[in-house]
Amino acid sequence: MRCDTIWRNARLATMVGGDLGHIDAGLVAARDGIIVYAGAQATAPDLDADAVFDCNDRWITPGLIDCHTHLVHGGDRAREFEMRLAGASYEDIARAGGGIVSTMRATRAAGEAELVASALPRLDALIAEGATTVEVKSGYGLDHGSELRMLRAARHLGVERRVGIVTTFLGAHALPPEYADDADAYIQMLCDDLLPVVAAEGLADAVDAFCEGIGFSPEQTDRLFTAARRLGLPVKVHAEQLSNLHGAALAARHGALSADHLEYLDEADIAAMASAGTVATLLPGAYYFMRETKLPPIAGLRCAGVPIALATDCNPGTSPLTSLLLMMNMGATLFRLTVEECLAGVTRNAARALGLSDRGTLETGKRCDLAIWNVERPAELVYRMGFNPLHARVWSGQ
Ligand code: DI6
Ligand code: FE
Repeated sequence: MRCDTIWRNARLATMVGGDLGHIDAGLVAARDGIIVYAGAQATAPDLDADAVFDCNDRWITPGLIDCHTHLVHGGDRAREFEMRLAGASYEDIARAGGGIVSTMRATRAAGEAELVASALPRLDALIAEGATTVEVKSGYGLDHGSELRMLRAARHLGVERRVGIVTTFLGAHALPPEYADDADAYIQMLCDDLLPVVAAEGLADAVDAFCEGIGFSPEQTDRLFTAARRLGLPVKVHAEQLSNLHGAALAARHGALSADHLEYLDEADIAAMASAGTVATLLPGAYYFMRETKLPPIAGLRCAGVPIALATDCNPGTSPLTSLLLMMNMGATLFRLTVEECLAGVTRNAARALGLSDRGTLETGKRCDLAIWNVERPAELVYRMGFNPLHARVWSGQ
């Protein structure tokens, strides 16, 4: 069989099936960026390759996928962080012009090129640890022009770097000052004016909303999701982060790809997610940074067979985190997820949370996105903190 490249003498974590899908003395072969064989060398077909890499028994996983980030934004919130350390309350910070609105101001003031330039170092940090696909949300523009500019900047990241970029419209992230006392009118503007343009220009692959007391109500979220589905866009939701409004169950009724955060998720929500096939995307970085104490219902999710994804939630306010490796450690250390669950959370299940069936496992026909690691066992990818054992990253077979 003709192929472009072979990676041989490797230990494969194919992530196929419910665990690591471990194969020793394994081989991956690719042609035109697609895997044509992933499995034991002993059962490989005759392969005629232009390039052959000897992996010297290193581990190969699917390229890592960060399925929930706010990577594009203006400014940062370090000053607010200092205020919180000095004991300021959220109200103090909001009164001082902090919070999402301060990031909104910095984002509105930034042009598209500036938004790209400030996001690239954050993206490079993820790529350096083996990320091959990254989801990027809007949600700091909160007006027509700024939301479109954010999404264009996000799309452009995929031009500047060899990485897959998936974009999500999160206009329903916070209420902008112009609509200070009329959230319903803001949602109506999103549904009638902004979302149709986002869909027509192909700027977003999904629609998200922050369903929370300090965000949008279930009714407002439902109106946005109904408009999104009517435009043929899948939905996902930030839900049950600070309270239980049953936003996850609402999203599941819209066939949501994922419901994210989920610290306050209850049994009924879990059942709704399980029946809809909605992925639970857990965000231990935000839990850690906000010093949350309410754990997501991990046992309930496991028992119901809800796939668990993990993501950095990289954002300037509650999760300024650009390390999938550290985030996996948090998933294990804080949420008690197993090594297999953490790795599935940033590969197979992260792909599913983005509605991407062409990646996330090492299987024939999938994208040849690989991460090759200098580790003796996959647990080292979850166990260590602040150490990057990546040997090589392969994106689309290169
Ligand atoms: N939940 C969060 O934790 C972030 N957004 C959301 O819906 C907060 C974003 C920020 O504070 O900038
Ligand atoms: Fe988020």
